[in-house]
Order: sequence, then C-alpha cells, then structure tokens
Amino acid sequence: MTLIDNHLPTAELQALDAAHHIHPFTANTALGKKGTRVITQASGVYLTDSDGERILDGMSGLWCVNIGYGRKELADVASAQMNQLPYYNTFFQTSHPPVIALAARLAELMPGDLNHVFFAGSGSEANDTNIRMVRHYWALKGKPTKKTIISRKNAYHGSSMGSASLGGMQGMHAQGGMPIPDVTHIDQPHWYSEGGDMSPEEFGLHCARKLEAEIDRLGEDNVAAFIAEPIQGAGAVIIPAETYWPEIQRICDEREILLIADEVICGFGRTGNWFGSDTFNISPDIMTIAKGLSSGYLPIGGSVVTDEIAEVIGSDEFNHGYTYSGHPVACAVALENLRILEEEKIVDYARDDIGPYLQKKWMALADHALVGEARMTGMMGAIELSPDKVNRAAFASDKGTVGFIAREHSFGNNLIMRHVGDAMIICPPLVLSHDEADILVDRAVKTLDQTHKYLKKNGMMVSA
Ligand code: PXG
Repeated sequence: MTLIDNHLPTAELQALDAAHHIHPFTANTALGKKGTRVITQASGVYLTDSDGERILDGMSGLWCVNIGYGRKELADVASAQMNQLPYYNTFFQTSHPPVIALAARLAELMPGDLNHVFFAGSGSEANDTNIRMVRHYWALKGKPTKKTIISRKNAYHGSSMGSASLGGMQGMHAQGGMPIPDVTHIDQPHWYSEGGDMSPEEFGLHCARKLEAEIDRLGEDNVAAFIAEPIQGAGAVIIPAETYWPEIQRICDEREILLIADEVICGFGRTGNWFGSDTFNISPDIMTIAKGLSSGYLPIGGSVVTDEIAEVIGSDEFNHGYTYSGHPVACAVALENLRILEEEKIVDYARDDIGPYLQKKWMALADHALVGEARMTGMMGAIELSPDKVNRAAFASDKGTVGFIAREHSFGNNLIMRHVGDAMIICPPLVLSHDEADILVDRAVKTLDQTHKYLKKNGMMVSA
C-alpha cells in the first residue's frame, strides 16, 4: 500500500515520470520539463494530488467515471472475483458466470433488439471489431462489395489503426498512415463553427443529407455502415440539431446501410437516458460501448448487435477476439456498476435533477463576454470562447491557444475542464451534488474572468 499512503515527494515522482513514462496525446519532452500533476487518490467527484490539493473533476476522468470515485462495492466485487476466477477466456467453447450475467443484463438495458454482445477491452477495440464484423456480415449475406464505412470529420472512435481511421481527427491521420482503405468522412453537424447563415435546424438537415450524397458517390452496393456518436464528445461536445438524427435514420433505413451508434461516451446515463440513442430516438444496428460501462474502474468495452446481425455472424466462424474479451473481473465490476446506476436511480438523477440544475447554470455562461455559445445535454457540455461573440468569430491566434490558456487557469482553480481547440468541455460524474455543481460553475466563471483579463492584457481579443 506504500504507493497509496506513502508515495515519493512530488518532485521525485515527476522526475521518474519524465524519465520513463510516455504519456498519450502529449508532447512528452515539454511535459517532462514542466512536470506532470500527480493524482494520488479520489473520492466522489474530487481528485487529490500528491501535494494534497483537492481538484473537482469536471471530466469524470476521461468521460468515464459516471458513478464517481471511491465506490467500495466495486473494489469488493473485483477482489472477490479475483479470488474466485481471476481470468478465463471465452474462445474455446467455454464461458463463465460474470460474462454471461453481464451480456444478459446489457440485453435488458439496450433499446430494440440489441441483444448480443461481443466484448473487448476498450472502445477502440470494440470499434475495430465493428469494422471487421460489418464487412464480414455483408460478405456472409452475399454482398462482399459492401465494405466502405462512412464516418464524420472530427469524430473520435479510438486510437488503434482501425478505430482512428474511423475517427475523423486530422492530427491522428497525419501520423502513421491512416485512414485505412474503405473509410470515408462526411462533414460534422457543428453549427457553431460551420453553420454559417443557416439556422441550426437547416444545418442539421444539410449535414445529414451529406450522408445520402456520399452513399450516392460511393454506390450503395459498396457501403457497409455509417458510424457516429449521438453527441460528438472529444470533437467538442457537438450536439446536433433535432433535425439531424431522424434524417440520418431515414437514410440508413432506406439505403440498406448499417447504423453504428458509438455510445462510448454517451452511454450509461451521460445524456440523461441510459443511451444517447434513447435521447435522440436512434435505432442503431450496432452500439459501441466502453467507459461508463464500468465507470472506468476497469477496462472493458463491447459491440452490441441486433438479433439479425448475431444470427448472420453466428452462421460462420468469426476469426476475431481479444485475450481480454469478457474478462471476468471487468465483467463483474461492470455488473456492479450497472446495479449501482440502476438501484440508486443515477440515470434518473442525471435526467431530472442534477442535469437540469447544472444546465441552467452552464447555459447562463453564454452571457459572459468571452463566450460565443454554451451548450449542454444531460451531463456533457461545452462553451465556445470567442473574441467577438456576436459573430461567432474565431481567435486570430492559432486554434487551441486560448483554450489552453483557459485550461491552465482552470487547473489553477482546481477544476478539471478540458479544452478542444478554443472550446471548454465538461463531463462531470453523474452523482455531482447541487453544491458541487455550484462550485464547478463558480470555478468556471473565475476561469473565464482570468482568461478574459489575460487575453485583453496581451492584446489577444482579436478575431481571425
Ligand atoms: N469512441 C468514442 C466516442 C470515444 O470517446 C473511444 C471510442 C475509444 O475508447 P478507448 O476505450 O479505446 O479509449 C472513445 C474514447 C479526449 C479523449 O481527448 C477521448 C477518448 C479517448 C481519449 C481521449 O477527449 N474517448
């Protein structure tokens, strides 16, 4: 227990981290010089760092700790399961109680006839499964040319070669030879930055119809699936207008295209319902899940498919699987997490109580001089920073410069907010109390005031 109770002094931890640890999505040399912030404990919605500072985690870790930190029940279940059966695979005609119970529980929770789960260790792996599964599905149905998967620019679907190819992050594609063949990307429904003079509703339809145009361009016989997050999370909490999803659904239904809803962030209460698909009335053929499935306590993800897809895939050997598919300890922890979400009515609390409470305060940030737009659904929200809010103008500085400055102030105020470009993002644990919501918003306001002052002082309130 020495790592928890009696760790090294911060400077020594930072030096060792800089010497030996390569951080994801990080310029490591620069971070090594600056020194990383070392998190040593967490409870509820608060993190504690190695200097004893308490930080309000406005991001639920990485969009995942839906039930909050420090739930002993999950630790107890993990310990018991480790003692009983720490590992066994499900490849060679074997199974085990935790994976059976979790698959059955998910089938109950899922909308429609999404009744069959292929487990993975993460969202990236689950989306890789989806690529192979939809192509194999169409091949088994005698349509092997239906291979292309259409996704969206600025989507995030993971970091493996396949899932990052599905994603539409240019910075990722620029490193390592992506996208892989037969993946294309249409525009995202990001009204604030791309909607121009259209109303949000017009723009929603306009973007959805890009899917139809892309199917026509590729030829329906060549398209396997469309994948999208109900709300783009890492893209900057992009909430589509209400015209968007019904039109996407119509197109997928009419054109025989499988619809994959990537619910890795939106699932398990985040949007105020069990799934983003419930919130937007989407009927996906496949759902990608991870993160909130275990509230991040252990790594687990999965692809949930309809009866029909399971039947087609089941007619042949699907040559695919991960060592940790259906890991018993991860499954047991996920089950316990789902029990807590349900029995403590945490999804209801997010929809009816803390969600509306926080939304009201968050949306009021739009009145701040630095904020061009505030948006929020359920318990995920964003504010767009702008030097000229009336015109939704971008800053003259490189994209992300101002966002980074705001994030540094936020860290200084002991609030974790993420920046995506010059938008600030929150995605707090669903168990946030009213008092904690007040503290979150107070610290966000303080951050905006400090950032605004800094930008004015340095002549940076300038439009591009
Ligand atoms: N789909 C979505 C919608 C995600 O948000 C993944 C898939 C991949 O899941 P794994 O478990 O393989 O990470 C994600 C992950 C960020 C950030 O900067 C977001 C994610 C991961 C890393 C960074 O916001 N989301």
